[in-house]
Amino acid sequence: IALERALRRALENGELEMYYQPQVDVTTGRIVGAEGLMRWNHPERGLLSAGEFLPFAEENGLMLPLSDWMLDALCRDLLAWNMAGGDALRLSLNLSPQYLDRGDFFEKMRGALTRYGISPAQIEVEITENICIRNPQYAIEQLNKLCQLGVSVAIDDFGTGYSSLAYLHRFPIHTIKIDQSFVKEIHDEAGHYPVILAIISIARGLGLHLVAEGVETDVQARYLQANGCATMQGYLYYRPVSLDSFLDVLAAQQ
Ligand code: G
Ligand code: G
Ligand code: MN
Ligand code: NA
Repeated sequence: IALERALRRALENGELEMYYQPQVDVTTGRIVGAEGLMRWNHPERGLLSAGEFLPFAEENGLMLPLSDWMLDALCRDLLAWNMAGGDALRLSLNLSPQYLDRGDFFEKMRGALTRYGISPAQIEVEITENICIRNPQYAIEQLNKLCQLGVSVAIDDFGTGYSSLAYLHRFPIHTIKIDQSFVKEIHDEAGHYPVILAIISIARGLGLHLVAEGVETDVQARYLQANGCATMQGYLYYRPVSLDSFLDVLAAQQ
């Protein structure tokens, strides 16, 4: 209960903030996008990452107001990206299943984009495979609407959920994000990591973009690149950073 009150207060007092983790195309060395990750500047406990409070928000009905806030904050921040020369970059946002389930999610998304004059082509929505299971028909409809608007869709944590490969056909998907747990297993550049290779092969076969997550070592990056995945997200390149720091990174890249 105390945490619930604190989170509501956080929303009202502007204690929440979006951080951005750049994604790098290693063939050009350039940043091609960033994932938006929620942070809470807690007055006593300091900066909390999403994993420390979003599960609680999911269980206590706070995911919807937090998601409303997130959409607005992301679009506002995108205006700053674009002024700093980042208008060709894509922003990925994590879509909570509870938010997708809500009937007016699509209107909220379109409303936020319109309010700030953001092109839908700049947005990618990350869903997890599990979203596809409970009510696949509804999820497909919602995602199709997003695609018609020009927003693209990524599957986050790919390979860790409960979906079947059949869903990849039925869902309008543009990008697969290779889960960190698979990337962590890469210790030897000359090694053989069949799960990674299989995921890369699926993406290639279906004509999907690929992003590797949680890339922490040169060995991992070289193995991924050598086998056909060139877009990397991970501590080897950048940690999630505040908007101001992200704008500095963009300015340095110009
Ligand atoms: O940033 P962190 O490692 O704490 O993220 C933990 C989890 O929280 C990740 O699975 C991520 O997808 C999720 N997450 C981070 N930011 C957001 C957000 O703004 N909205 C939603 N729905 N999930 C988020
Ligand atoms: O579930 P999702 O993929 O959205 O979670 C992304 C989370 O992974 C972010 O909260 C981010 O802080 C974390 N993350 C990003 N890069 C790395 C990394 O290189 N190593 C580790 N351990 N975590 C990472
Ligand atoms: Mn994600
Ligand atoms: Na992930």
